[in-house]
Parts: sequence; C-alpha cells; structure tokens
Amino acid sequence: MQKRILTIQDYSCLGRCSLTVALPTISAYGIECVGIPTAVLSNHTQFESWTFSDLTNDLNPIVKKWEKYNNHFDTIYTGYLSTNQVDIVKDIIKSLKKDNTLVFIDPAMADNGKLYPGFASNHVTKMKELCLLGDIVKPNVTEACLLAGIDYPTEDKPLSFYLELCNKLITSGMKCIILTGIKCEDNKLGILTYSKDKYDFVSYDYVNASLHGTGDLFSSALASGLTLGFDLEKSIDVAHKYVVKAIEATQSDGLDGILYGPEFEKAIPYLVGLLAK
Ligand code: PXL
Repeated sequence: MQKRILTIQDYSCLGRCSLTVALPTISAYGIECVGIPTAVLSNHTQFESWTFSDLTNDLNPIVKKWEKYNNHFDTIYTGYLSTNQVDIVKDIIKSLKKDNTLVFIDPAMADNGKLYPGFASNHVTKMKELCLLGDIVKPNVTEACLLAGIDYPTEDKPLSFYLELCNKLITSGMKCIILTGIKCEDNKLGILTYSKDKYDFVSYDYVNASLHGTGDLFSSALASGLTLGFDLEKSIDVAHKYVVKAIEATQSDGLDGILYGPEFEKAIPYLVGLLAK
C-alpha cells in the first residue's frame, strides 16, 4: 500500500532546509509527500536577512478543501513553524489524525544554545504544547533543554545528564524522545531514544561540520523510515548514514554548506541503495 506523509513547514527558497529537503527525501523512500508550506522565505534565517511571506491564513482552507478527497496520512510530520501557527497546526493534527497515524514533531526552533532569529520565549511554550501531541518528538540538545527548562550545557556532560533531560520531557507528557547531537567525551556524537519504559543510546564518529538543514534532513529520513514500518533502531541508522553521506558530499565539493545546506542530492542514490537491501 502506497504510504503517505503530510509535512507542515516553511519553504525556504535558498539554503536547503524544511520542505526543500523533506519533499525529495520522503520521495526517495518511495513515500508520497504532501507538503503544506507555512511561509515562503527567500532563504532560511541563518542568512543575514530574508523575505517572509506568511501563509498562516491558508493553512485551514487548504486542509478544508481535502475533506471530500482522500485525506488519510500514515504520518503527519511538522517542522519549523511561526509561533502563531502552532495552535492551527495542533488543530490540523487533531482533525486529520486516525488511530494508525504517526505524529512526528521536530520542534525546529533552536541550535547551538540559541533560539533561531525571530523566536521569543513564548515560542518554546507553544512548541511544548505541540510536542505533547507527538508520538515521536525529535529535538536537538538545544531544543530539548529549552523544552525542559534546563540550561544548555557548555561543556561535555555524562549520559546521565541527557537521560535526566529526556526524563523531564517524558514526565511533562511527551511520549517518545529522539535526542540528537549529544557530544560524547570520546569525540563521538550520540543519539538517545527515550520513552517511558526504555532508552537506547547509539554513538557515531563525529563529523566535523555544522551545516544548516542537517536536522531537517535527518527528521525527514527518520519520519520516512518509521512510516515504512522500520523499527526505531533501523530508522535512525538509515537516516544517520544518509545525512553523513550528504555532509561528506558537501565537504568534498568544498562549498559553503554552512548556509547552503547539505548536498543531499548526491546522497539520494546511496539512500535508495540502502533501502533496497
Ligand atoms: O532548519 C531549520 C530551519 C527551517 N526553516 C527556516 C529556518 C531554519 C533554521 O534556521 O530559518 C526558515
């Protein structure tokens, strides 16, 4: 049966992130991707300046038009949103979600200890409400700290710190956390999966690159793997390998991936090969 993901996030024309990476990545998994653009930006907000065309008033009318058509989604995946869009997106999830719909929330609001430009602290409060609707919430360490009200760690911390961080989020009502970007003492990067009954930690060799858009690339791949029915371990593994391949392609080209994002286009054949195995 053809799988289908609804993803709700912005379209940034320049600088690979959000819908620009979600659509092709989800398609490469053989999944139909229905994307609702929440805004159109000239480029993402890590550039010096940008245009922002707000599509908040289009969100409900778009979904309403689908009422008499096939509006079943295996997964609803949300990413970068404006603060005033969160309540609308919560209602869209509630109206479209069926018993077997996976709700995947990437809070996409902060990195490297800071909120993205344009967000104030009320964005965190709103995003927390959205995370409570998620079957899976995928924050990076900065986002998890903001959601839990814990200071961002400026030095390496033991695994117990991250277990406590995830535990706080689970205690606040979130179902399953996939925490990315954990700096480990042995120069590795870790991913912690934490739900009420268990946790799992995997670490990978550190890839020295901070490209904007890798979080969105990882989320798009992870949501796709889960939609295909892979377990969490396999979904994370495939998504991680795909992101690393994209980072390596960017580095070998010597281009400025920091702003322009990971060259995932070159990693798509590799991803398709992994999925065929
Ligand atoms: O990758 C996250 C993201 C998504 N969308 C926009 C952004 C960012 C990060 O800065 O600016 C518009």
